[in-house]
This record gives sequence, C-alpha cells and structure tokens, in this order.
Amino acid sequence: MPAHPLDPLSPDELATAIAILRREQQLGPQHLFVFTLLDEPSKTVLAAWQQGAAIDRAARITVWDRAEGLLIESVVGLDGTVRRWDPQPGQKAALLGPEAIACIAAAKSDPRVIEGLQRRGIEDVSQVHMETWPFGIDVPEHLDDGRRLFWTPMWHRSTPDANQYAHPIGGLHAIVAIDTAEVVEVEDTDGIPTPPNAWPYRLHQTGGNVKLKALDIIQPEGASFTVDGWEVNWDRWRFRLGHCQREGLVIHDVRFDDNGQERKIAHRMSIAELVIPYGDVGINGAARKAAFDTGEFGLGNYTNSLTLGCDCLGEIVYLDTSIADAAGEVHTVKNGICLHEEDTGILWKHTDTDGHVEVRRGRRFVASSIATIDNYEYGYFWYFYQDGTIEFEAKLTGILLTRAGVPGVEHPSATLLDEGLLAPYHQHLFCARLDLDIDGENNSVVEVNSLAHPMGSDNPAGNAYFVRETVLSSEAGAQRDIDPYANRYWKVVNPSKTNHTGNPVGYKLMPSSVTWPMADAESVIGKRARFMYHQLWVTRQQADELYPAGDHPYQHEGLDGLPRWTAADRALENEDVVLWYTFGTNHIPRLEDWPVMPVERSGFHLKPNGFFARSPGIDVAPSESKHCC
Ligand SMILES: [Cu+2]
Repeated sequence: MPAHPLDPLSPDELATAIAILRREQQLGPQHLFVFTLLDEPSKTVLAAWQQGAAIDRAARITVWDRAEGLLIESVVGLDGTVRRWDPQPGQKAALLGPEAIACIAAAKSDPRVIEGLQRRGIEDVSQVHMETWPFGIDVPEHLDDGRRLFWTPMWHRSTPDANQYAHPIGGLHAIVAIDTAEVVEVEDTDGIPTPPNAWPYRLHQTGGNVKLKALDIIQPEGASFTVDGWEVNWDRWRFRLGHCQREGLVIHDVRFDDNGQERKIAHRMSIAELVIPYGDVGINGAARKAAFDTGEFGLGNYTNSLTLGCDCLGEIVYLDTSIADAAGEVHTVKNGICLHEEDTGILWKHTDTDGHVEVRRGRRFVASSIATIDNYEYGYFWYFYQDGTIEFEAKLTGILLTRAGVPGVEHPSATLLDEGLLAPYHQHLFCARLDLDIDGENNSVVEVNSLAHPMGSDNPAGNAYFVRETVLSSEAGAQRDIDPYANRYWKVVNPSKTNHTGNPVGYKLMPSSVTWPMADAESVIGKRARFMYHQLWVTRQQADELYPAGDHPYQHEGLDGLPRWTAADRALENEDVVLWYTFGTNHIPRLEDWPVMPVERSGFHLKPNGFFARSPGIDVAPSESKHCC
C-alpha cells in the first residue's frame, strides 16, 4: 500500500488500474492507454487525511479507441470501480510509442519512400532514422478528414555509432495515418543533397583530450537529507515528490519549518507544458514543425535512467519511476529521479569594521530528472535553498534538429552549420503551473512595479523611485507580461496573515529567462499555444485545469486551456489561485551548439518576500569542512 495519497501510482497499481478498466469496460486491442496518471485527491481530502489512515487510490486514464477514433476520459478506483467513463468526441490522443514504431515500419517499407531513398543513394532503409512529428492542424486539405497523422523527417545514419542528425535527407517525408499505420502520402522534392560530413561525438570518435584531475564530492557523514517513500526532509524543508507520464517530475506539498512552526508554501508545482515552435520557412512542411513535448508526447515517458558519477555527484538517493505504456504494459525506469545536495558558494558574509568575519556557506537540495525526446534532452531541476528560495531550472542539451539545405542558397531562418547542413531557428517555451498556498489556500497575487517620478518637485534630485503594488483582481486582468523597465515581479500574498511589519506574508515570482514567441498569435501554433503570449496567467484553482494548452493538444485547433478558462474572468482576490509562468529560450543555433549542445539553462525563482521575519539563513551553522579557514 502507498504511504501517502500523493504517492505516484506504483507498478502494481498501474497494472491493476488498467486490468480493472479492461475488465469493466470490455476493452480490446483497439483501445490504447494514452495517459495513466494518479487521480490526485482534492485539497479537502488531503487536509482531512491522517497518517496511517486508509487511502482511496484512483487512476485517471485517458483511453484512445483507435477503431472508433474516439478519446475517452476515465477514472478508475483501485477498489475495482470505474468512476468515470466520459467519451470526448473530436479530441485526439497524443502520439503513443508503440504506434510510432508500427508507423515507422510502414513508412520504411513504402515503395515510394524506398525509391526516394534510392534516388538519394541510400539503399539500406535500416540506416534511416525517421522521426514522428505531429502535424498540428496544418494538415493538407485532401488529407484532412479527422484522422490522426504525423510526418517523418528522415536522417541517414551510415554507421550504428554515427551522429543521427548529421545527414538530414532533404525533401523526403512520409505522411502516416497513425491509427491504421498507413502511409497516405509521400512528399518528395528532388535537388536537395544530403549533407556529407559525419560530425561524430562519441568518446571513441572525439577522444577525451581535456583531462583534469579528479574532483570528488565527499560527504563523510552521509547526506543531510532523509527520504521516506516519496517525502523529502532536508534542512528546514519538507516536501513530496511525484512523477507522471505526462509532466515528468512533480513537486507536492512544500513546507518550511520556521522556528518550530511548519508553514505551507506550495501545494503542487510542475512544468505543465513545453512547446517547441520552429521558425522555419522552408519547403515541404517545415512550417509544421512545432511539438508539445508534454501534451503530445508525454515527457515523463522518456525519463532517463541516471548514473552516479555522471549525471549526479555526491551522496545520491535515487527513486525509480514507472509508467504504463499505450498497450498497458508497465515500465520502470531505475534511478529516474536524482536527489542530492550541492554546495552553492557563499550564503552570506560580512567583515565588520573591527575585522570580525562572519561567513556561511550555502547549500541547496536538488530534485532532478532528465528526459530525452528524440534529439533533445530536457533536465528538470528543482532547487531548495537555505534562504527560503525555490528555483526551477530547465537544462537543455542534446542535438540540434537539422535539415538539409541547397548548398549555396542562403536560408533566412536557419544557421548554416556545415555544407548543406542547417539548424532552423526555434524556441523552447515552458509553462510552469504553480499552485502556491502561502500559509493557506486563500491568497492574492500582486504586481509590483518600480517607478520614478519625473525629475521635479516630486523627485528634486532625480534619484528617487517608489514601488506601485497592484492586486490582480480577476483572470482577464491577470494576463501579464514582463516589464524590465519597471523591474516588474509578482507576489503571492496571504491577505489574512501579516508579518511583524503589518504587511501580508508572501513569496515573489522573479521573472527571468523569458523569450517572446515569434510566431504570429493567429498562426496555427499561435492559436494552439496561446498561453505563450503572456509570461504570467493567474487562474482560480480548479482540479481539472492542469494543462495550459488544454488536455489534448494533438491536432487540436487551439485556444484551449488558459484562454478558454480565463474567459470566465473569475475573481482572484483572497482565493485559491494558480500561477502559470511561461519562460524559455529563443534558440538561434550557434556553431558551438554542434554536434552536441552544451547545456543551456532557463527557469525562475520563487523567493520569500515578507514571509519570514528575517533571513532564514542567518542561523545556519558555519561550515565544518576541513579545507575551510
Ligand atoms: Cu533549441
């Protein structure tokens, strides 16, 4: 039995939930399991639950009936009951791993594809790497009959250890109807040669020429944290971890011990969507390239198994993660989540006029997980600091998505990496869903702008500035953008709880790593990922509002999720609010991003702002390192 209602579904529970649904709804081979997720208990249920009490466990299972082309939302109690069975006509399932394998096999045996490859000098189709890219809704009219489709950019991999993205095959794609694994069209444009150079990156190919002396992280007394099931205790922090097939790593129930009083900060935090729109104007469907790695693929499906000494250094505790695939088979990833501590340099320091020095080293707790989706790696790193800060950092690495270009012809929206080898411009836009509960559920969100009066009677020396605080009172007015000129940030405060200065306690969201979407808001991707046009959205907490581009973005026309919910313009003051924060990177590829991109970082900070009476790091003990002063 799970120890806590928020524990991820165990392998047994995943298998049992699927078996119950199969039995009770008489599901057959045409039924695929799109997402099998924990049906998280409501805040009321969680608040009433006592350690050791019985737990009512349920799974939220999205089923795709491929024979009927029908998506069904269900909730299955582990007690054997089907509590919801709710067909969703018109919605389409995410792209599922086993389907992709069957469709690629079909594309590789299609005579038009084989002939197109041969014309390009490629005789062995087993040397072709095909990817399965969603169509968005940019489906050619004659194929647009409601089917789920994808298309297949291809690369030639001449040896098994070659860089899979060095030889993009120009102008050849199959368009595949997913549910019947049928190639419905082959797009074939001649005249684009395959780039010739190999660009290997494996150790035996590049050599490990730069060798530094060993650097070991030694914690002779062991780690300073404890992990009990999915609960972590470290320093003054206590929180729970979760993991699911869709979002990957999830953080639950974050609390901080403030001098003996445990105070709640967040109920649930996750990266609820990740969209990568490409800005490629090229031929043959290049404009279609935009993927929702969370909603269309399920980022958690692609979780890496992590390795001590490589992915993580120090005293590590790993947690295994489990998912059920489309066929209902349960897979467990050994070491899917890494938990450890890191030194973060100086936490604080002062040298007094009398020469007295006080200095403290800082440390942070890290919960991380890495997913590989085709060419890219996404590391999700949540950091908890001794000064009360929470940070999220996405680490982006992996291989640029390449395409072939005609040598000598300049491409207006791609970087030329090598002869005929292009890396199109694109963006990675993440949307964090932050259900903060600052000392309780009823909170308000305040925008803080720093402003200066013009030099004159209100500002005689021209140096003065003040802050203007504006409560974001309803959802329509709480769609906000960054303003670096006003040093804008947003605070989540509890209006019913004040600190010793009489001001409400709060945490602030510090915007950083923001990129502005380049796609026109009325373009296909602009409608489908409308959330990306504001860095901040605030909504009233609602258990079924989880994904900012809607529950099922695959081939969805858009304007679902945040734009739809916020049309209700619900009041937000002193309510249970959820912040949605959009951030990311504008990736104009560099030569130095090739052949494997050094890690790029993007994220945000949540910092206590009047939450504590003083720095919570002030009484951290001095370092006892033998190498210290
Ligand atoms: Cu990129």
